[in-house]
Amino acid sequence: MHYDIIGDIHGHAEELRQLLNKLDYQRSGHGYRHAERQAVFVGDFIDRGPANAEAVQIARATVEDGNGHAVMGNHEFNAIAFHTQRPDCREFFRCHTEKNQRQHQATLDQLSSIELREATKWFKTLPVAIELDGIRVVHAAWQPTDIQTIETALDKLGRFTVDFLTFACQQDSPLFRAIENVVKGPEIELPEGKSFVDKDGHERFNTRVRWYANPAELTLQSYSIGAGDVLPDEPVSPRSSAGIASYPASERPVFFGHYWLQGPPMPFAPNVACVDYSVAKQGKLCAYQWNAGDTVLNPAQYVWVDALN
Ligand SMILES: [Mn+2]
Repeated sequence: MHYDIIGDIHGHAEELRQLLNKLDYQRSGHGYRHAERQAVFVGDFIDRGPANAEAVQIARATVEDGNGHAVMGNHEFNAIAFHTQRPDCREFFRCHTEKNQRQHQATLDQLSSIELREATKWFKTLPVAIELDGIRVVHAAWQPTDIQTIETALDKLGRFTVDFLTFACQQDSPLFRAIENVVKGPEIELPEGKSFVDKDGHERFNTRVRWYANPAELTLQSYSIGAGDVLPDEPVSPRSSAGIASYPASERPVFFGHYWLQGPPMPFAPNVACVDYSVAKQGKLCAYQWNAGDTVLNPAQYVWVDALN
């Protein structure tokens, strides 16, 4: 099979329709289909954009009709936790703080309560990582041990059940760490006294990293993603990057979203490609057209549409 791996949509359904058209998909029921190819969604269907209900509807129908695949993004995981009440108190697994509420507001405003319930039900069915013939897909980072930890817990405790969430939302439990790493991406602590301001204006003392790379070959600045250019060109402390699995050059291609990239789409490495080019920040909704058997990724295989607003 050939696959078109599609980046974070974040409620930008119109750009999704345009992108699928550009990729030669045809409307089919509520979703889309292609005679020779399948769509693969990297997650983060919701939050921020103007058409969250339609974004979920298109992705879901495409997957459920057998014309595509999807993995869970951090926004779907957060939505499940936001809408599931803890058994021991009135709190939700993701607290309804102003910040968490704001992050989810577009979805809350645009989906009816039935749509929200249905969407959350679908999110719970999504795998956190998939292997298709010839490729791997995950929302943020391919971390084999962590993926195994999550899958074992899902089998044992049920898919995103109250029992699962009880462990998953317990700060620094192994399951919490595993979900952070796979769905939100591994981060390292900045050296004492260093911080930067992220795209949402929050001061951060950690940075997301190029988990697929070997930190011994990079500096703190070149290992980090999304921290601008404020970090020092000093070695990455082995202690801070311990436990992060790099991605060997001999492995099949891996695709993911999550990283809010800007500029011309470009694989990170011959077998590593991010497809999130920030449609929700005036960037592009992007896909990588992968053909069966391709082992070396090529920037010419990226296809995109520009954000509409
Ligand atoms: Mn994300």
